[in-house]
Amino acid sequence: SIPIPPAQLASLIDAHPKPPTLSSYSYGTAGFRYPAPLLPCAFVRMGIFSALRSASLGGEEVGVMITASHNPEEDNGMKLADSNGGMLDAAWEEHAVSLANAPNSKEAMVLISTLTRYIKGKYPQKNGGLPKMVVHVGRDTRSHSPGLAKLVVRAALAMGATVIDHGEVSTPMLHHFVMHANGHLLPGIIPQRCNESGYYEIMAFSYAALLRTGKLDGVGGKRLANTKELVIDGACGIGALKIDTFRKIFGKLNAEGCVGLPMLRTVNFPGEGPLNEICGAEYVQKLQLPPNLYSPKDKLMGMSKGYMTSFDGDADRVVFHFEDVNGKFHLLDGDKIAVLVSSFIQEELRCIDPDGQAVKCGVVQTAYANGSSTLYLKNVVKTNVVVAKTGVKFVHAAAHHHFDVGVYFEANGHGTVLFGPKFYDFIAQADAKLRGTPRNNRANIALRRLRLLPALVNQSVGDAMSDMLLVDAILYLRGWDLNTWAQLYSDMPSKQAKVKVADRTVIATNDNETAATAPEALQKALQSAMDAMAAAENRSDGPKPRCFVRPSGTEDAVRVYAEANTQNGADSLASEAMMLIYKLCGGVGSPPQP
Ligand code: G16
Repeated sequence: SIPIPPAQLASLIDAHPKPPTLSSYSYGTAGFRYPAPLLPCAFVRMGIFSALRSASLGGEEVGVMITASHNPEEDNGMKLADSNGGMLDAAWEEHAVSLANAPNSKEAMVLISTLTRYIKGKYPQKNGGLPKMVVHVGRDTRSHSPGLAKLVVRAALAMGATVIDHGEVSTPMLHHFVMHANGHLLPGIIPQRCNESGYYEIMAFSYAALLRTGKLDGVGGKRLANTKELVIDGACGIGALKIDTFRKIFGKLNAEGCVGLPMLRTVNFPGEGPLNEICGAEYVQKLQLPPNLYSPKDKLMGMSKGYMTSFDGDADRVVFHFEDVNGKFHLLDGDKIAVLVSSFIQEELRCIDPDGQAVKCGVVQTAYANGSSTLYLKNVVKTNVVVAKTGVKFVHAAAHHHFDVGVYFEANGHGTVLFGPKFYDFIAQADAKLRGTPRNNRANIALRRLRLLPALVNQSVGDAMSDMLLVDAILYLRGWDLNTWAQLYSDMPSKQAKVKVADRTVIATNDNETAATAPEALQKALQSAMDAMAAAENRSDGPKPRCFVRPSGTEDAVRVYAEANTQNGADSLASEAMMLIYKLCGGVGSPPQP
């Protein structure tokens, strides 16, 4: 019942057997992620699966991104994009896992036939076959990514799918292509641009147009001397390569008289150093340290001190940072981005709708959000805050579910803004209401700004390049530098760490991962540690010391997060949590060092 000779598919599966050392593949926080040699089996099957997924959506186009994102160079993995550009639907994750884990080609073929029958029943075709299948494939710069991509392409082609191979792209570019390929899913306000040049142009032009609105209201529209050059740490990955196109477009825009554009400088290119190692968003955010600069010339020029961003290995995360006059490092993470972006959007909305009733705005955070950021969002930005489980697939869904304009940013810099139908209605109504009013009327300026956002923001998934431009535009419109932004509130001192255990699945958590539900004694012990720290700190105001633990969905480790009112407090709370995990959850190797 499948369109190609089953024997041919089966032999493709047989040629890439399950690795004997792996008990089963699991679908983690962001798809399959393992040391590269373990992946060929899963990749062949996922090539087949992605074709079936496209058919199961009646021929809508889907995507496969080959990347292990922030993980070390030796790992690889796959993120699957559904036709709306977002992460694979949860129900289909289960089918993906079953197919990846089928013990042999015979059982894999049974699963493939079952899915095929189901799809044919849902979308009967005149020729009795499957609906059209289109799979977009992209890959990061890892040395094993081309080989793994070939397996996906071969398997999808074997299923009879059309494959569009985009070569080396960032993860958010691939998601953008998929979202734009299914143009009928895009709201009318966003022009459909399903290729690489379209991706750059839609962002660069809406960014430049947003900058231009700064000159209309007499406030903002100011680029401070210390924001004229924006340095991008590419984590020795794909982001470093892709920024070059923005640099070229900016050059053209400059020549056409566009004002306010910063000069873009890139450091940490692929090949200059190991991917994500001592550089990039994961390192900078988790260790709260500036990135290493692999090029001696960049080091000599002190490129890591000024207005700077760090991307991760597949450019779907971004954090900002700078060194102040005293040489102190300051990190502006995803929480700070959420504050900046949500306050900007709410401010612009209020210029048109002073009561703030027409559109429901809010921010989705995870348990990693710094307590100070949550308080600031609730008390100063006066916005709604929801806490969801770690992982874009969860925060994205929550933003979509709860808000008309949902800003989500994980503290690690992964995030975006989602604009729902009510937002687009609001824009249309405001447009009608404000027609004929002066161009520089504040409400008119706000309308122009808001209308540009859905094109500048990559709504399919977090996007380092799009988020970087959005943040820079807001800073420019406000006439701010990173220091002004950093001063909005002070982060509670925090500490992140990881512990190796024999089996991280022994740890379970509640829905939003703020508390451990297994093993039984763990949460009680963590709570005692938090209570003891609160008593020692003895503060009646501000957030209380807090810590939580969760099994990583991308690495073989248990993650620990702790925050307190002093760095010592956060460090010792984290050490205590690490020791508890080691003792109660089967820690391996020598006990964790404080
Ligand atoms: C992935 C997800 C992120 C998530 C991170 C957490 O990041 O896309 O949404 O925050 O994993 O990983 P873990 O479960 O290990 O803590 P990335 O950038 O590696 O794709």
